[in-house]
Amino acid sequence: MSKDDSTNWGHLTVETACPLDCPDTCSLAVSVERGRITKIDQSPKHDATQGFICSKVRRFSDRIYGLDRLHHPGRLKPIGVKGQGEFERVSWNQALDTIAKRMCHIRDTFGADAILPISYGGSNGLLSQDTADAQLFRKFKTSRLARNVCAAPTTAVTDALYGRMPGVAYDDYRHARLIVVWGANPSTSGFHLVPHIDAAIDEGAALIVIDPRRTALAKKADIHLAVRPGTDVVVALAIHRFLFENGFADTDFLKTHTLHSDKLRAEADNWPIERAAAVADIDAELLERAAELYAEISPAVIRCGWGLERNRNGGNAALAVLTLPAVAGKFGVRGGGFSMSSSKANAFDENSWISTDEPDTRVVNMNHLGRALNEYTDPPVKMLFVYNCNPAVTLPHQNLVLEGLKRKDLFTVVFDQVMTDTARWADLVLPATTFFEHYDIALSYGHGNLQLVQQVIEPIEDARPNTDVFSELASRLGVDIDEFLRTDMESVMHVAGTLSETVREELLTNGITTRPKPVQFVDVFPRTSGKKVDLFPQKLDQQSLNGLYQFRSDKNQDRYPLTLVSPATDKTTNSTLGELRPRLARLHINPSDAESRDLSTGDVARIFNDLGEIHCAVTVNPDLKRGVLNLPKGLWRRSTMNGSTANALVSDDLTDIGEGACFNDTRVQVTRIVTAELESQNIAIWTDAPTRSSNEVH
Ligand SMILES: Nc1nc2c(c(=O)[nH]1)N[C@H]1C(S)=C(S)[C@@H](COP(=O)(O)OP(=O)(O)OC[C@H]3O[C@@H](n4cnc5c(=O)[nH]c(N)nc54)[C@H](O)[C@@H]3O)O[C@H]1N2
Ligand SMILES: Nc1nc2c(c(=O)[nH]1)N[C@H]1C(S)=C(S)[C@@H](COP(=O)(O)OP(=O)(O)OC[C@H]3O[C@@H](n4cnc5c(=O)[nH]c(N)nc54)[C@H](O)[C@@H]3O)O[C@H]1N2
Ligand SMILES: [Mo]
Repeated sequence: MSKDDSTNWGHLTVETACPLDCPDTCSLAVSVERGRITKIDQSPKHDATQGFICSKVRRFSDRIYGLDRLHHPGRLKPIGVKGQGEFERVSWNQALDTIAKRMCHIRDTFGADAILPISYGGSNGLLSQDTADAQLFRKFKTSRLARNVCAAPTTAVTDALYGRMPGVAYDDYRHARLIVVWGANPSTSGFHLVPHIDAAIDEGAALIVIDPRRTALAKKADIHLAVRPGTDVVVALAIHRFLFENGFADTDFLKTHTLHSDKLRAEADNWPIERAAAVADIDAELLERAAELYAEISPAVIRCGWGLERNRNGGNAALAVLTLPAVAGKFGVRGGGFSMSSSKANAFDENSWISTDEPDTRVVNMNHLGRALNEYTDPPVKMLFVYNCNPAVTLPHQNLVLEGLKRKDLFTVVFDQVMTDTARWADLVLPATTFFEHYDIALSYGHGNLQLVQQVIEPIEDARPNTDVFSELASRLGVDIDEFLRTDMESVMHVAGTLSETVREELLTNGITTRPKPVQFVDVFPRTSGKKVDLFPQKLDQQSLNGLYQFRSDKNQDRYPLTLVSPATDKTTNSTLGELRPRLARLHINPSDAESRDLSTGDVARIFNDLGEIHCAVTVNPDLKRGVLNLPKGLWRRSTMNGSTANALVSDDLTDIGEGACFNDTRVQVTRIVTAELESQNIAIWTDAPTRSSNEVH
């Protein structure tokens, strides 16, 4: 379908794909009437979709046509206060002229690295970042961003161990006789895996879930190890030790395919089952039973998630978990091995299409945005250009980030689809298209296929795709952008052109490529030197803060006895769609932690540590491990009573390997501030949380 055809009138169904940040990337069939989306449903084109899509995307038109949608560029009103979302409408020309002028002024006064572009996945389409934007910022020599908020430790570890070896395909979980779901919650964060797990269980497969929460899958599991967050490394090492000690290590495999198993064994020796179980606060017998099942049953697959990486030991946890299939010899059969992210497993090199090299400018780790805005001096950050990201709510040390955004001498541009919590702090807001309004390519990091994201409707009001906006800004700055990266459509065609002929044909003709279902160590091998798995990679050892396979205990445990985790829920994708959640969020707490604090469901509590506090109602929930609290990620500031999300309590400490975020390493205390009874009488409780703003920019 072309951009200028008959979308404005009549009824039609357009096939596209959902590129949102989820492993599933569903095929969609979208009904359009008179240029307006009337229904979003699954398309049978993609058999992984299995006839259903999530309720979030089904309701995505509530975002497209919703009250929070940004319709026009806007600038902070002359008497406007930052943070209040008070904007007046300007034209695209005015907006881009202002930005270009400001960028030149900053470059000439402070140096171009006083400009910090900050972006992450956005809609997570392959081309809504690292096309024109990357070329512009590289050529202008702004500060660079280390995009480490997610998957940095697990990516560093999988790359070092296995290169870009694709994982076990979801369909192949049916062939597994043992499934280990470790630090992942597919029931919310990639739920098309669940039917395959169910099918395997129906055929007699055993299920082990390792998670501090009794998730939906944990309830079905044969063994649930409710580990203390941050202790997975020792749990996995105890299983390694069990394998080595009891003759279950696959010596042939280790000899042929791996290096340095002796070094791994020496580290594992430090962790007998009882010692690991005590540190992880789990039953030693249960851990031993899990080790036995893993030793004895094949095919066995580990679904390794991202929940286990988000703590001080996250890199070593991923390392100890992902080396298990090598030591136990679980590869070489369908349904055996591991799945992590498959995004790197494709035949082409991501980002190879940015023809401009990275400049040698300052690198800012996005987990340190608060520090960068408040503390960096050489030069200070004078312009923040936010797109594809909502840092005011999603990044660690929220209060420091907000403190930075308050700075009067910081010029903040926010380019987004809706008036996010970050956009409210902007000097200039720019309206972006959603994935129904532009072309893109969706690359699944679950099943690994590519799909065409088709434009379904015309952009709403003045919304524009990233490619077009960055190309136009570049031309105002006298920066050359490759012709083939100047629009969404051209970028898609260009990147398609870099694919092998067969894959390109499939993508452009069918809209989807064939889903790979390789057997690890039969069809695919580590893309490492000599195809070997180095179980003690020197590169990681040098990077690691305290060596490999090491556990660091938590120094804050005495002052703040509870650990707050903030995993994904089925209500939002990160903070995307959070605007459609009017109900206030609830903190979940285990009954015994609640009782000792005299807390009941419905009471309002203060959750706090040295970094900040959150006020919200609690729900007493026996599915949480004792000592662990849960407040989901993806909340908007209006979702709690005082405008703080979980990140107000998350420190900006980095993981042991990969410099990732420690979201689940958050030590806190909780006290009651209002009882459920008073709360139900509508006693006025303070609220700093922003409410929806309404002004002409929308
Ligand atoms: N609906 C929906 N889907 C999503 C997302 C979303 O926000 N919403 N986000 C997407 C993105 S960006 C990502 S990265 C993935 C993440 O998806 P997942 O890999 O599922 O990661 P999380 O949701 O962070 O956490 C998964 C589980 O880890 C547990 N956990 C927390 N700390 C620990 C620990 O120390 N050890 C162990 N063993 N478990 C722990 C949590 O209780 C949780 O149940 O999901 C993607 N899919
Ligand atoms: N406490 C806690 N915090 C977390 C996590 C956690 O586990 N706990 N998880 C972390 C993880 S895994 C991740 S991945 C990060 C994600 O954090 P972010 O990268 O901030 O993700 P989103 O909140 O979804 O913000 C993406 C924004 O991009 C906008 N957008 C979408 N498409 C486009 C586009 O084409 N153009 C433009 N200009 N904008 C677009 C969306 O409207 C949305 O506002 O959050 C992290 N934050
Ligand atoms: Mo993520």
